[in-house]
Amino acid sequence: MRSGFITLVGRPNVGKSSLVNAMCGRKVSIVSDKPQTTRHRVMGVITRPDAQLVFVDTPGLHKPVTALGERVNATALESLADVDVTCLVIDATMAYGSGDQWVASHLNMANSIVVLNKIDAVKQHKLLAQLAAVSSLGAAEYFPVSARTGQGVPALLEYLAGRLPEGPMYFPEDTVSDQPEEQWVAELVREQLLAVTHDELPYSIATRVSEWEWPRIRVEIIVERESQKGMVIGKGGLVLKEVGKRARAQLPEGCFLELFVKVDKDWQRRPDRVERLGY
Ligand SMILES: Nc1nc2c(ncn2[C@@H]2O[C@H](COP(=O)(O)OP(=O)(O)O)[C@@H](O)[C@H]2O)c(=O)[nH]1
Ligand SMILES: [Mg+2]
Repeated sequence: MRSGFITLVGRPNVGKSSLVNAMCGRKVSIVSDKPQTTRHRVMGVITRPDAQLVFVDTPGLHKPVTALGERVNATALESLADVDVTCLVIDATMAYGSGDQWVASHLNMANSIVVLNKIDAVKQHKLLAQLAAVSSLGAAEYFPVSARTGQGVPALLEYLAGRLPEGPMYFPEDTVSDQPEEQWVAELVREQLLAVTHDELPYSIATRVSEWEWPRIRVEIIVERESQKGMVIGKGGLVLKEVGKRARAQLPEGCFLELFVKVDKDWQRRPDRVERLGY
């Protein structure tokens, strides 16, 4: 039996969470088209007869400007300790550059793998140029993949399983994620808020379960300013209704989701609030 931890790091929005979901074959981490969606370290687990692979999804590494940004960056960097394999994920559709190199500077590249993601969205000649550019990183291996179509994912999985050392099962066989149920529900609500809201609002939103009495779950949506409350609720409560509908569709049937919006002034810039919200 081989087993171990495989950490995915990279700039925000390169598709780390999508890739963890693609490799696990189910959704364990929320995804959005807004940068800095992932705030917690989330683990996805696959157990096969020959190996247990534990994928560690991390927040994107970026130059932090708020207390929240600092916290999530630290979370990503802490995740690099004690891992068996590190995958540096790079977005094939974006110019390779200083952001990726800055992330790479935190890694032992000779021991890391570069995963070039989103190859479904680039033309062949561009992909070859991207591969040539990233090859200067001196990684152990390079894998072009698409988390969206699954292209290249099986080959990556096989390689990763082979790289893991012999070891025990770290999780029971039926574990798919280390995320507590309450956090998962709060994250699903935040994911849908990210999908329906715009501009700077996503960064200002936090969610947390404040009451859990199955089938009734109460989720608080925390924003930073009074003016944002209206944006989250929407005209006649339409935005909030839509968010509730989409989140409920991903929860067991019969679940009754209550959403409340609260203002916690500038929480994102206040270390004590960031911590209280569990980041
Ligand atoms: N075209 C394409 N888009 C992708 C792929 N993987 C992720 N995305 C998109 O990239 C955005 C960021 O994805 P996410 O997994 O949240 O990135 P993260 O911030 O690195 O975790 C989302 O809009 C995804 O749908 C891919 O393989 N192909
Ligand atoms: Mg993510």
